[in-house]
Amino acid sequence: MDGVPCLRVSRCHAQQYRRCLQSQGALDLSLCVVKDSEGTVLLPILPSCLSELDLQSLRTLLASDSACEIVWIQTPLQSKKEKRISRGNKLEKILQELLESHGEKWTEELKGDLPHSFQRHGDLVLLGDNCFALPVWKKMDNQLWTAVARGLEAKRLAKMSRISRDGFRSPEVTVLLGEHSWVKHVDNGISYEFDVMKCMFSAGNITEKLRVAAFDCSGETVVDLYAGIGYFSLPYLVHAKASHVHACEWNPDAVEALQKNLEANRVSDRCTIHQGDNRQLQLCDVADRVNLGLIPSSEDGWPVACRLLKKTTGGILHVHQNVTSPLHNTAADDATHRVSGKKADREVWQAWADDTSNHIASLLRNITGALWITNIRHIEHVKSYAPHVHHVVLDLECRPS
Ligand SMILES: C[S@@+](CC[C@H](N)C(=O)[O-])C[C@H]1O[C@@H](n2cnc3c(N)ncnc32)[C@H](O)[C@@H]1O
Ligand SMILES: *C1O[C@H](CO)[C@@H](O)[C@H](O)[C@H]1NC(C)=O
Ligand SMILES: *[C@@H]1O[C@H](CO)[C@@H](O)[C@H](O)[C@H]1NC(C)=O
Ligand SMILES: *[C@@H]1O[C@H](CO)[C@@H](O)[C@H](O)[C@H]1NC(C)=O
Repeated sequence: MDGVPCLRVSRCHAQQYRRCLQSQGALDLSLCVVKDSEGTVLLPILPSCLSELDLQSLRTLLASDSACEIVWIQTPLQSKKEKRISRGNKLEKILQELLESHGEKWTEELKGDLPHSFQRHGDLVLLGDNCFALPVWKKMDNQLWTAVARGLEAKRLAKMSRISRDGFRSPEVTVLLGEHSWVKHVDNGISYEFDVMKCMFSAGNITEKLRVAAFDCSGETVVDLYAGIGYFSLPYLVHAKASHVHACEWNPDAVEALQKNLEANRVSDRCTIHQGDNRQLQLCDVADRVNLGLIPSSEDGWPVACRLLKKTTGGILHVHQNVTSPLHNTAADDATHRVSGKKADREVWQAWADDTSNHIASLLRNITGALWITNIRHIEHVKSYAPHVHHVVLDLECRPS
């Protein structure tokens, strides 16, 4: 019989059976557990263990009188981990063949020159800059990129060097295979399109995007000082229901993508794009909320953010910062050290937040000539950059007193 043997069990006993099979070494961990339409669960069994499987005693063991039978399925699902491994192997196999067809030998050095990580944007794979550096690849010409695309199951290929320091944060990207470099991402019901050659997309900030999406900003005017392609402006408009968003951005390519994305998500009527340097922005006294999403620091944007807040009612600033904790003497990597390391990090974030809060209160006072109270509402941890560098967001409530 073809296919993969599975134990079909009722959903309520699936976990018990799974554990039991796993402890007997009979569960095929390379395949996914599948829920079928009849309310039962299929647990993939290693064919070699099938003959030793004693269904009767399994049933007795789990005191279950519900369904428990062997079925065969034709199209099992590979587990995610297994998929990654087989993709990696596929690439390796294809490249090995290509090299050998050019009379070259497959070596460990070549293996080490394969991409270890990459970003997938739909059918485009964006490779990092630390791969395919060895001269031998040059001999393969375009054949190489067609083979890599096949190995990674992509249609288009591009390669990244580092994010440039031109202030636009544009990645330096070269297209290796394919006609164009526009890609589309859909996350949390919002679609983002952009040109990977000209703008960056930070999938890493997903937790912050989800947090923003959960805000209730109905009736509010929000200013997004570093809008990019709309990473935060869009969740403010689509999910948080902001009445209006002013989106500032100085990179014309990002502005082009932002415009498209506002239209694609049908929110352009509630957004004004201010193209140019936000420090020159003429707008003031309009905002209930200002988003300052720039790392390593958004400090250049603090004065304009203060001018933007409504003078009579104030509002909330979301201040992003890359905060670096001093290195402690952690020769040992034991659990106690790690815990105290975390605590030390939090203290550093708190200290940074206190400083920022005082600094902004002072700015507000200088700008408006009135006294303001600033209040730390929350410090959100977005991401860690080892070692001891953390991207955090401070929610700072600012009210005239
Ligand atoms: C980090 S990126 C996009 C940030 C986005 N919030 C994210 O999650 O990735 C910051 C954006 O701010 C823009 N930018 C930086 N400084 C600016 C300034 N002074 N005025 C206007 N835009 C600026 C850059 O062009 C870039 O698109
Ligand atoms: C979001 O994270 C990326 C790295 O994943 C970073 O480069 C980018 O600047 C971050 N955006 C903000 C708001 O700081
Ligand atoms: C965060 O800041 C540290 C130190 O200032 C820097 O080395 C690192 O590159 C920064 N990371 C990002 C993504 O800005
Ligand atoms: C506010 O003005 C005072 C007096 O001119 C100055 O000392 C202080 O540095 C200013 N605050 C900020 C944050 O610029």
